[in-house]
Formats: sequence, C-alpha cells, structure tokens
Amino acid sequence: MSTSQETQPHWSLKQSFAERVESSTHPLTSYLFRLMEVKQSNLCLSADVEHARDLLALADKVGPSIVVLKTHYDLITGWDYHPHTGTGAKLAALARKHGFLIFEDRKFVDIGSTVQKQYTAGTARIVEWAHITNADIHAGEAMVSAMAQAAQKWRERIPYEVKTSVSVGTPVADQFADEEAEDRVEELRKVVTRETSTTTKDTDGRKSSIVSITTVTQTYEPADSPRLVKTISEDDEMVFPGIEEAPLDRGLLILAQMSSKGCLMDGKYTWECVKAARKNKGFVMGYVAQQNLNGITKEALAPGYEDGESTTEEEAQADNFIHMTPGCKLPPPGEEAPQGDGLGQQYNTPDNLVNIKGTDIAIVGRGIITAADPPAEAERYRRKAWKAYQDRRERLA
Ligand code: 6AU
Repeated sequence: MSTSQETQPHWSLKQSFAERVESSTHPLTSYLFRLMEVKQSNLCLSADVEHARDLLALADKVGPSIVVLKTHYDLITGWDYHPHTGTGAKLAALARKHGFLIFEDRKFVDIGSTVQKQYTAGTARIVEWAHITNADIHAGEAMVSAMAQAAQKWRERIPYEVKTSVSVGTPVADQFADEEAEDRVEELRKVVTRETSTTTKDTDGRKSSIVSITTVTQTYEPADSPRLVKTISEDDEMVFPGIEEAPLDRGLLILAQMSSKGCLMDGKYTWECVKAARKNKGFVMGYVAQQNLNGITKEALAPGYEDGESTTEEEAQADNFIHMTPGCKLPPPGEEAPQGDGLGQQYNTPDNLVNIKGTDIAIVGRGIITAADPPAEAERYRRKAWKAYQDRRERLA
C-alpha cells in the first residue's frame, strides 16, 4: 500500500519519543512516550500464556524490558476476577513495580450500549486494571465515543468508590452489585457532607463519621491518585523508581489493520479508523496497524472512496498518534526472514516494522514466550526494536 509518507515523511516519524511528549493529545500517550525514553524500550510483550500464575510470573520476569504488557484475559485459565486481590489487581501491582502499562487486547466490536457494559462491568471489569484496550470499529464510530463516555464516567466515580469503605457488619463496597454500589456511594456522599459536625479526624489523615451503627471511613488521597486498590502484599507496593506512576486516564487503540493473511480490513475501513481517531483524540491514543497512519490522506488509503466527509490538511498534520504493531519476530539463526505460524499469522522483523514501516511499539508474543529464556529473549527484542527506532530517526534526519 502506498502512502503519502513515502514521499514526505510525517514530522512524528522524525521526532524522538521525548519530543513527541509535548504535542500528545492524550495524557497516557505522553506518559508512555516518557516511559519509553526512561526504559529505552519500545517493546510490548503479548503475554498469551495458559494460566494466570504463568502470566504473573512472566510479567514479573520480563517487566524490566517492556513498556506495555498485552493480555487476552479470556484465554487465561484461572483468571481471578476479584477486583482487589485478583489477577487484574496483581498485574496492576506488577505494572507499578516494573513501570509498564497494561493493554487488554479485547478487540471490542458491538453497539455502543453493549461495549460500554463489556468495558466497565461484567466479570472482568477491564477498565479497572487495563490502562489501554482496543476496538475493531466495524460497528461504526459511535462505539468509540460510547467507550470514551464509559471511561470518563468510570474515571469520575473513582474518588468515591475507591476511597469509601464501610465497616461494622456491613458488606464492603466491592461486595455490592454495581447498581447497589452506586446507590451506596451516593448515599455515603450525602452522609459525609451532612455529618461534618459528628466528624472526628485521627492521626493518619483518615476521617470517621458515626452514622447509626455504621462507621463510614473516607481516606483523603489526592483525587487523581493512580492507586485503584489497596493491593496484596508489601512486595506489591514497590514502585518503579524512574518515573511517577501512570495516570488514571484510560486509552483506546483502534484496530486499523491486521497482520493476518487475507485480512478483510480494506483501505476504506482503515480510512474510517483514521477519521474516528481524529474525532476522539481525548480517548484514542493511536492504532494497532501495519503501517504508520499519522498524516495519512484518503487518497493514499482509499482512492476514489466517496465518504461524504473528510478531515482537513491541518488535522492530518497535527496527528501524533502512537502506533503498536503485532506480527513481530526475529528470524531463526541463519535465515533472513521470520516464517509465519501456519495459521495465518505473518511476521516482520522489528527493523522492518519500526524503522521502515514507522510503527512506535513492536508487539511480540511467541517470539519471546516460547524462547528457552524469555527474559533474555525480551532483552534481545528490546535492543533490536530500540535500535530500529534510532535508525529510523537517523535515516529521516
Ligand atoms: O507474536 P504472536 O504472533 O505470538 O502474537 C501476536 C499477538 C496476539 C494477537 O491476538 C495480536 O498480537 N494481534 C493483534 C492485536 C494486538 O490486536 C492484531 C493483529 O493484527 N495481529 C495480531 O497478532 O495476541
């Protein structure tokens, strides 16, 4: 597929990740660019292992080499759904310890109302532990704004839900069904405002109100504290020293192109993804794609496509979306190109993806997981992908 970038590379391809921090339109993207510079890593591990305990062990071992850990929670046996002590919460603790973001590769696609519930409720409550998720937008742009709305609503509720606990024979907030919890939080909010005269403050900054037989405790953490849950053990409280903790904002990657052979996502679909991303910059961080789409035009992706509306040249120029690309593998010793997996997956080297095609983050699964020494192999991929990024900057300077 030819792109306008072949003749005139978009500015975002030439800049360093550090330089791109300033013009990022999403707080999580700015954070991720900074994290990439701190860890000198543009590697995402696709942790498609069988069991939850393998996932946690792998995340702990490979964590130092990566900036994003990608999950498919629904292929993991033994996933524990408890919001405070389950697999998601444990992964979140490992993410803080090693400094990486969690990307649940859920590939949402449905009507807006359904994706909102799938994203924020149900068994997995993805929004609570995954900083990033992705969507196949064949259902249309409305599902992107619906997910953005759900993430925003979730974000606004955090200061109350996280910090309010109830004691004396009353079930704690996470034991309530979602609606009940919301009612309870609303009730508590009123109580706390009303009961200021009976309020006492103890030494650790917590404030207790006596409300009939129920003690309501509110902790006074900053409203934007990135801690969602009080986690499991002391070890889980360790924090990566190179950078502050990730912001609580949630982000979406639009699945614009796939790595699989015979993929039916054509240029028209990809162009619609570009338009949806430009319309929803507050929530969309970027793309899962096979080429760099910043600054791309309709003519380059879908010549002759009559879509009735287009984005402007200025909008295209302003693009600073982050790109993550799967289908990444190093060739076996003595071979030039990596082979497919016999099931339709097509692979490229980190150099081809990052230096030539212009992606930012290489997503590697089996290339690392099935190696004899996954942490050492992750380090090898980290070095190759980072070198490819440096080579790209040199080549386009
Ligand atoms: O490196 P692999 O082939 O072991 O794993 C690739 C991972 C898998 C896929 O579900 C995912 O990347 N993936 C995606 C994503 C990230 O959305 C899109 C795509 O086009 N190809 C692809 O392989 O977890």
